[in-house]
Formats: sequence, C-alpha cells, structure tokens
Amino acid sequence: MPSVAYSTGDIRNVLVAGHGQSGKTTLIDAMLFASGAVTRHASPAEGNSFADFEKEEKEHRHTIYSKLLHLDHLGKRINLIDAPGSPDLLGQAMQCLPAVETVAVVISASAGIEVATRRMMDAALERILPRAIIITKSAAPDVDLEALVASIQETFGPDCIPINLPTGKGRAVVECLLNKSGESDFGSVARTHIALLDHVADMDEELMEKYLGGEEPNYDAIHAPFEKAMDTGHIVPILFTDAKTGVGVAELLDSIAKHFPSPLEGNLRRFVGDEDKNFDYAEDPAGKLLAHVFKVTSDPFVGKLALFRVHQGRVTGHSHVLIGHSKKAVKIGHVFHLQGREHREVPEIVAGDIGAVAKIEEIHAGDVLHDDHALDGVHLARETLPTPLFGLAVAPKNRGDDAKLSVALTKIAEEDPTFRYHVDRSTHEMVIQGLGELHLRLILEKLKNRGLLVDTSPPKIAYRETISLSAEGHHRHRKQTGGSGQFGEVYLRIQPMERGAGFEFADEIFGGTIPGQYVPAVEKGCRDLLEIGPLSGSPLVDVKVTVYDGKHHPVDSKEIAFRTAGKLAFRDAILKAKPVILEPIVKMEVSVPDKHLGTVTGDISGKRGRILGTDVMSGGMSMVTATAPLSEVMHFQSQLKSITGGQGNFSMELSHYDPVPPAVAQSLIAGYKPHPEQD
Ligand SMILES: Nc1nc2c(ncn2[C@@H]2O[C@H](COP(=O)(O)OP(=O)(O)OP(=O)(O)O)[C@@H](O)[C@H]2O)c(=O)[nH]1
Ligand SMILES: [Mg+2]
Repeated sequence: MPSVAYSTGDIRNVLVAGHGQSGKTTLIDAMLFASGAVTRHASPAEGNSFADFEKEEKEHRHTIYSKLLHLDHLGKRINLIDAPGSPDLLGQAMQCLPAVETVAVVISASAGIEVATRRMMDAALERILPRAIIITKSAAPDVDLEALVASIQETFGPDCIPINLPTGKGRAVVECLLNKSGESDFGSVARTHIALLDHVADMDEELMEKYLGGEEPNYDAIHAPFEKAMDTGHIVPILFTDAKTGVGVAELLDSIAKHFPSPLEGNLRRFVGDEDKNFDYAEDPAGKLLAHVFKVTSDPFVGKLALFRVHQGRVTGHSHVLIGHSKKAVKIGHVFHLQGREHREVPEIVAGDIGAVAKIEEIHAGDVLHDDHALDGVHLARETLPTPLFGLAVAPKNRGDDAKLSVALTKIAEEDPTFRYHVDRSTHEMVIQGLGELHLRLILEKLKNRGLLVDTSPPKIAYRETISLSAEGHHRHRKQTGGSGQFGEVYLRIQPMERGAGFEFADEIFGGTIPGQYVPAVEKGCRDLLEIGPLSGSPLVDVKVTVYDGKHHPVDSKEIAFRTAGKLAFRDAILKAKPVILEPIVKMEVSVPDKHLGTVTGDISGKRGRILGTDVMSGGMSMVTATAPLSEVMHFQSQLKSITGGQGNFSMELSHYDPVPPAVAQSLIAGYKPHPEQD
C-alpha cells in the first residue's frame, strides 16, 4: 500500500471567497510563497499568479474560474480553492462549497462589505459550513479597521470576533486567542482574548471550569472546542492580513493549521441514498469509497479534468470506480494533486482530500464515485445555485458552424453550472443564459478564442404562462385516410396549481372509455403543449390536468390519435381558463454610496421595482434590497455605473414569477408569431 505523508486529520480544506477585487488571489499567492510551496512571489497584478493562469484571467486581471491550490504548514496539508468574486461568476464559488470544511470570506479593508461578501456568507451559513472572515489590504492608506470590524459585527452578528489584531501601526498582527495581553492599534488584546475564550468555553464544560478557575488554556486544550465553535457558527474568526506587505499572512496560515476544522471534525455533508434517506458515512480512509465530483474543467494538456473530494475511503490511481448508477466500473488512470495549472501525479487521494482525474468522459459534475453497487443511488443533497436569468440569442457568423457552436456550448455548460443553452422551440433561436452581462461576455470571448464568432441579438426574457381559473376541455380527433383511420376523443379538466408546482397529470378514467394503453399518449399530447403556451409561446407552468372521460374506436384508435386529441383538448381548456403571462421577478442587492441613494432607489421604483429595505454600511455606503421585474433591470449594471461613477455594485437572483401588467401582456401577445411548423 503506498503511503501518504499526511492523514485525514491533517487536512484543511478552505474555500477563499468574497467580492471581486477584494484581494483573494493576491492573498493566496502570498500564502503559497510564505509556506514555501512555491519559490516565486507571484501575484495577479504582475500577471504571473499561480491561481489566475488562464489567458482571459490575465487579460482581465480577474479570476474567472475557481482553482485548486495547496501548501503544507505546521505538518498540515492546506487545500485552498480560489474563487472569482464578481456576482456574475459566483456559481464558480458555490459549486466548490461541497468540497470544503471552511469558507473564508475575504473583505478588502478599503472597500468594506460588498454584495458578494453577503452572498457568500449566506451561502456558507445555509449549508452549515464553518466561516471565517479575512480582512486584507489592511495596510492600505485611509482604512478604518475599527469601523470595519463594527460593521462586520453589525451585519453578520457578534459571533464575528477578531482572532488577531493589527499592531505597530499595521506592521504586524498580535494573536488574541492564546495571548492574554499585548499592544494593538485599536481594540484591546485582553478584551478580545476574553471574548474569544467566553465563546470557546461554551463548547467545553471542563475547559469552562478550568478557565473560570483562572487557568489559561493552551493550544492542545483549545483546538477541539475552538473548531467546534466554528462548526456551530458560535465563532466566526476575523483575521487581519495585507498581502502586499505580507503582514498577517504567516499568522493566517498558523490559524488555519491550528484552529480550523479538519475533515474529521467539520460538519458532514448531507448525502442521500434511496428514497431520500440520509446516508451515513465517515471521513475514514479505510471505509468504502465515496467521492463527489464538484467540478469539471478542460485542460489544454490533459483534456477533461474532473475535480473531486473524497469523503470516505480513497481513490487510488490505476483502479476501477463506479460512477453513480453505472453498471460497469470505469478505469481510473492517473490521479493528481493540482497546484493551479500544474498537476502532480500521486498514488492515491484519501478521505478528506481533494484531487483530480483526467480524460474520463463518463464523469460529470455532481457525480458520486464509489466502489460498491450498494452505494449506486447515493448522491449529495441538491445544491441551490444562482439561476441563470440573463439571456442572449446567438447565431454563428459562419453558417457552417452550427454544430461546432453547439458542441462548444455543451462543453461550457458542463464546466459552468450557472450557464445554460437551449434552442427556443417557438423562435428556433439558440439562446444562451447566464448570471449577467459580464458572464455572457466572457463566454462569447471564450468562443472567440476558439475561433467561433457569433452574432448576438437582444436578450430574451424567460417569460412563462399559466392559467388563472379551472376549466374543462374537449376534443374529438377523427381522420380518415384511405383504409385506416384515426380516432380518439378526450374530456379533461384543468386547474391552476401553486407557483413553482410545475405540471401534474391525473388519470380519472372509469370503465375504460379511454383504454389504459392510450392514457400515456394523452399525457404526451398535453406535454407537447407545455413548451409553447398559447399567448406568447412561452412555457406553460403550474397547471394540473385531469383526464376523466373519452371515447375510443376498436380499429381506428391509435396512440397518435389520442396524443392529438389530448393536446387539442388541453388547448381548448387553456383558452377558457384565463391564461396569463408570468415574468421573472428578481431580488436585488445594491450597494451604493450614500449620496446617490435617493437617485438609485428612485430609479428602481421607476422600473416597477419595490424597495424592501435600506441598510447603512461602513464607509459611506448603503445596501438597498429590492425586487423588480427582470425585463426592467437587464441593463441595470451600466445604469448603476453611470449613476454612481462606478462606485455602486449589485447582484440579483431569481425571486419568483408574477403576472405581467396588462400593457406588457398586450405587447407580448401582439409580438408573438407562432412558428409555421407549429399547428
Ligand atoms: N494595497 C493592497 N492592494 C492589494 C492587496 N491585495 C490585493 N491588492 C490589489 O487588489 C486588486 C485585486 O486583487 P486580486 O487578488 O486580483 O483580487 P481578487 O479578490 O482575487 O479579485 P477577483 O478575482 O476579481 O475576485 C489588485 O490590483 C491587487 O494588486 C493588498 O493586500 N494591499
Ligand atoms: Mg481572484
């Protein structure tokens, strides 16, 4: 058995997330250098970062894809995932949440709390993942670190406590968990120490007693209760760093190695087995294999690369694994540790560790790798990722590139969980959807770099249709062509269902008026209509169809006849059920300088928006929460930029669907031309 240098308990997996340009990648490069994992002090600003290595990333000076890096410190293996921070690219950060124990949210001392800060803090909390806050750029001029800590505590709660404080006018940091006293630039080491110990001692009665008796806990005594406090959200440690000067970087590494949870200690992910029952497992290398593929990417040298986290057992090179329900095992060739773009082959990846395999076409993001058919149905509980809302119709500039374009888009969709594409059934256009303007612009750029030039047309809104009343529908389909005929007759009832319920089909046929073998054809006929609603050609949703009567003919009844009768009976009913068009409503979080607050809220209200609240943030900024129809805020990014001179920021997420106002409905109906192929 090949040996590994470290065991599951020595691993720390940390997702480094936060707002765009907060300094995540620069910090990771600094951590790699400080630990000796790399010999070059690289940074994204110099274009030689170990994490931002893609061509587009170097050009834009932004992380676009999440990356895996690692270093060793104090005998611990620290895996770091660098994620992009732009709200448009948060899918890249969210997809990595199932791979880590801890989410470290980076806040730039000069920018303060921003929209992606909140999104990632919330996303981690929803998944019950321990969190830490890393303040970086803390030595930048004109920063008010004390006010920033206050605003962090106000926004994310009093359990956010500094674990170190800047000292010597920002030239160093002083550790507060084990140090009882010391000089700090603001706050007090003694008070912070007591606050930390108060929280830690809540986790451990014995420690509490010793501590009340005046004894100071040492590192060994404190690790377990401290990480437990992180697991339960009882402590969200705040750490100060400055990647440019290197201040606090070594101390950050110390804290991760000493205090952050290992895979043995972190909160277990919710794997579910058959019938949605929780599936129990342990981060134990000796157990049966259970690994989760959280991301796939393509690499110019090795081809398709699947990144996986082992949760139990081990993935060994040159072995066989089962993928989800696959009957046959697939052969795993080489397994790798990744350092940005570099791969290093290793004999195996043990429980708790993150690795990659290359060139296995059968593996997709979200798959579970295992080695026992008893685990066939086990999968990770569904993750909620941001919904792609921003659409664009695309067509290749070269007419012959259709197939090439759809192959390229399929590949991009596999690598990016928040990108989708489809061919619109009613307009026959190829539609791409992403989280925002920037997201789609980057995808078009990627296509261009692969020699695929496309024309784009104005964004399409994903309207839907539904019904507002219950109604009856009927259709008799009879066709006589030469000898054989077609006959089918259907009576059905439709009723509205609650928003988000989708489609339901019920069979209440008595006495075989429609023979059982034809009922699925009736359902198919109804489903044919779901894709193209009668008003605007948008998908029809939230409706229940109950077929309750009909007639058949012993010779002429056929599946196709009942499919047509079902479809037309359904259409008959829909037209009587007061159909309405629904539009996507988004929830927006907008950060805006106070002096522009009135203009921005006025602008949102003028776009049929509703202001839900306004919070005062640090640094003269406010955070507006609002809902608005997506169709009205498609270009909000550039409008906000021009109102605030580039100082505003925003993110949006699908909230719900609402009926469109009558004027909008009329123009959508007037603009809808059913495709001639549609009957
Ligand atoms: N003064 C100062 N500037 C920093 C520091 N860290 C990063 N920067 C600068 O901040 C900018 C953004 O840094 P990045 O590390 O690329 O930020 P990021 O969070 O990875 O950004 P995205 O990948 O776009 O999410 C760059 O211009 C850096 O040089 C720091 O500690 N101090
Ligand atoms: Mg970055």
